[in-house]
Formats: sequence, structure tokens, C-alpha cells
Amino acid sequence: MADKVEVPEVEITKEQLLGWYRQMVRIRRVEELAAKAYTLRKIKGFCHLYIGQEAIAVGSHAAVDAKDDLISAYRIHGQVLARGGTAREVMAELFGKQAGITKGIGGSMHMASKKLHFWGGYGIVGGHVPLGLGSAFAHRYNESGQISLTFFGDGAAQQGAVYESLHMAQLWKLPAVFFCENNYYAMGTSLDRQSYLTDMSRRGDGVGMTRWQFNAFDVVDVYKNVKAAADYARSGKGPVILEGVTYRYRGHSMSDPAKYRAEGELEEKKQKSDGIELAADRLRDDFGVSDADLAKIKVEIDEEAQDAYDFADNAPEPDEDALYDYVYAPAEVE
Ligand SMILES: Cc1ncc(C[n+]2csc(CCOP(=O)(O)OP(=O)(O)O)c2C)c(N)n1
Ligand SMILES: [Mg+2]
Repeated sequence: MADKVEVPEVEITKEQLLGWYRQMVRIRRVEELAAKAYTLRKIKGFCHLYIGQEAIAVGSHAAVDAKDDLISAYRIHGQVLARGGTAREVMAELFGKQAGITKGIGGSMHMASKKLHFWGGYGIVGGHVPLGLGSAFAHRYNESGQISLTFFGDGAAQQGAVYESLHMAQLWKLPAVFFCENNYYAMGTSLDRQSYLTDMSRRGDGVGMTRWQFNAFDVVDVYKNVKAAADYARSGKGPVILEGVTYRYRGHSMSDPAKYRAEGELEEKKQKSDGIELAADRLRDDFGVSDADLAKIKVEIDEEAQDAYDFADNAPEPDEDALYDYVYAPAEVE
């Protein structure tokens, strides 16, 4: 069986943790307003919220380089914000407006940014994992020194394309980190109803890949574990598969009332393992940050999210002439 690598303790500064706290609050607030806009039919189509999982996006993005390649599935608003997308860019994309990060033509599931080395945004469950593999291959081929970080869900872990990607990454010792966000549900099906194994990092065992599972509620834990995995992959030792245990607070998408949860399950998770509250505890206990300072951050983020909402609401629709832009490669034949 493949070994876990040592996860070293790391010193976190007050400024780092304050920044991560701010990012997690930003993700939650932007998504709460997105939920409101959805019910007002200002956002249409699919909309999958990330609320409850914020620590994973924020801790992971902090642990890798700006030039590393990232790819995820369709639950990505939080990922884009953590990677450096602005609240305005994300909200405008959700509203289908031209000022959105993908010019209003991608929408909730298809946000991507070359500048941010963030490649989406992908609706076919597990279908993006071979793309993450491809970017890891490109980094090895070009000797770029960068890695690829691929997020996928516990449901996606059952897909053949995921297993094939793990196999190839391990065979060629590619600089890749595969991160399974185990939020305990695949649509309305709980993990123990859809999988015999409940530690998805064990998908790595069959190919001999270094792997481990960890609790991913605390942003500092996420940072430490992803950093250890990224350092390992970057050093040329081969890929890693991680599983982060998390929990989603909302339904699968905006149209899911999530009636399948056990009674009290959601409340218990919120009370014991909310990423924002855990970071607030650390800020108070380890750095003496006051409740007033934390409340001030929330007010600032509230204003930023509301500004993004108003901006998106008033922004122009994409140009009708641009309807077919980015659909086909520009033709060069006469
Ligand atoms: C190939 C394929 N099969 C089925 C679906 C329908 N579907 C959409 S999301 C989903 C559940 C995926 O769950 P998980 O990977 O745990 O991600 P999460 O929604 O929890 O983030 C399914 C089955 C799909 N989009 N693509
Ligand atoms: Mg899931």
C-alpha cells in the first residue's frame, strides 16, 4: 500500500489567517446573495452552491503557486473566488452578463480563467479529471516546475475516467495532486449508500499512489495537507490523491430542498465543524483578534457582495453578435 507523506507543522501568521477568513466569508456571502438572485429568477439554469466547503478552496489555493493549473467540476463559484476571481466577475457570470469571468456565456458551471490558471468548470461528473491529468503531463513535458491540482467529488470517484487518470498519472509519476472533496452526498445519495469504501483516497491503492484522507473543515489543516501533497508532487516523486472530509450545507443544486438528510445532521455539522467559525476561534485564541474586528470584516464583505450583486444586476447582457464567439475555433481555410 502506498504511504502517506509526512505533513509538517507550519507557522501561520495572523495576516495569513485573517486573509483566509476574509476569503471564506466572501465565498459564503456571495453565494448567499446568488441564492437570493436565483429565487428572483435573475440567475437561471443550474446553480450549485459551495457553502460549507469554503475551507477546502481557500486552504488549497493558498498552498499552491499562482502558475499551477487547477480544474474542478461544477461546484466552482468558491473555487474561482479563492483563486483570485473578484466578487463582481463571479456574480456577473452567474447573472449571464458580459462582465462575467467567462463573458456571461459560461454561467454557474463553466467559469474559467487563463489568467488565473483555472480551467473550469465542468458538468460531466468525473469527465474533467483526465484534463487535470493532461495538464500534469504538459508540466512534466515542458519541465515547467508547476503542478496540476484537480478537484472532484465523492460521487465522481466512482467514474472509470478517474481511475484511468490515477493509473496513468502514477505510471508516469506526473506532478499532479488529485483532491476528492468528500461532502458526503452525490446529488441526493449519501456516501454510505453509493460506495463500499468511504475513504476515497483509497482509490489510489490500486495504482500504488501516495494517498491519505484528512478532515478538511479547518482551513489551516487544508493548507498543511495540500502543501505537503503539492511539495511532494513538485519534487518529482509522483502524484498524490487526497480525500478531504467536508459537508455541503445546501441542496445539490438550487432546485434540491435536500429532504434526504438525517434529522439534526446539518445543524450538528454547522455547530461543530463550520470552517468560518473554526477560523474565527483560531483568530481569537491564537492571535487575540477581537469579536469587533471579526464583525467589521463581515460588514466589509457584506458591502462587497452587495456591490457585486448590484453591479451584475445592472450590467449589460452579452452582445447578440457575440453569440457564436468561442464556440468554434476561428476558421482559417479560404
Ligand atoms: C457522467 C455524469 N453522470 C451523471 C451526472 C448527473 N450528476 C450531476 S452531479 C452528480 C453527483 C456528483 O456528486 P459528487 O461527485 O459527490 O459532487 P458534489 O455534487 O457533491 O460536489 C450527478 C450524478 C452527470 N452530470 N454526469
Ligand atoms: Mg459529493
